[in-house]
Amino acid sequence: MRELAYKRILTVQDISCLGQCSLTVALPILSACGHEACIIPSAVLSNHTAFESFTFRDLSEEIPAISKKWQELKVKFSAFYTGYLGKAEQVPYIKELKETCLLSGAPLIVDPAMADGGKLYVGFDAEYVEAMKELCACADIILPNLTEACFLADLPYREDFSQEEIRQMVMNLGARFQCKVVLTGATTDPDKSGVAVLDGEEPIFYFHEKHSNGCHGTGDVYASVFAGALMQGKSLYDSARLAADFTADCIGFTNGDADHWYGVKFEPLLGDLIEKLK
Ligand code: PXL
Repeated sequence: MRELAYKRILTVQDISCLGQCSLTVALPILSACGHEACIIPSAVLSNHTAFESFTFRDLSEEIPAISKKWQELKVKFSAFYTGYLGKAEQVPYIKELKETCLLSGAPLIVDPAMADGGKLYVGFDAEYVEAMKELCACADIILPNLTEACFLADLPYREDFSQEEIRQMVMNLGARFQCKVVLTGATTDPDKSGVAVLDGEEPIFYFHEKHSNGCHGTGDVYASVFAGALMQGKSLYDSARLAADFTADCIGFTNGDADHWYGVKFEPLLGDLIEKLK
């Protein structure tokens, strides 16, 4: 059997106790990718914010305390992946963790999880968008969906961007934040899903089958598989493609279950992911 890489990855995002998103998705997926997953919960919610109501406990003040302890323990990570933070105040703490807890050359992967379908998630505002821009400026790789890309690029969201407009948006984000970009939802064909990957001079597009309905939490499945595959030594493009195919399979498996509108049924497909990574 090929020897798999075993990396220690830090991820900071919320615990939504119900709702199949953020840490309840990232932990099993990073483990399935064969990595040690370490976490800092950014907040604890009863359920994610697409439900009609939710509880929210901000854990911002834990971050500098944990960071200080880890500096004493001299703990270091091979990669750092951030998702939904909840509070703009956390960005300076994330920057400090990047400076103090990453091995030299380890990537900061930022999923600027703040919006979808043309709208910011409940509770977020222009100040949060500015904080995400500041965070993206420290990232090595950013993983926005099309809505987040529009907010980050100060462009009005539309559903009918041409491939050329998406190409320009990706180039603009790469130049603005000086990072690599993986833009999901980069499609002009209603029957296809697309990803635009900027890892050099020009974005490369990958198109794949689209299932009739999207579902909530797909961005978190995507980002976790992407981070896990990248840390297995796959190229940026191959990681983006593998994450796109796995996410599409999970959406296909979830579609048709109206009771499961709130999340993606990814668990029964983890075995396939493990096989694909071998
Ligand atoms: O999947 C993104 C996400 C993560 N965490 C929380 C959310 C959402 C999207 O709505 O509300 C708490």
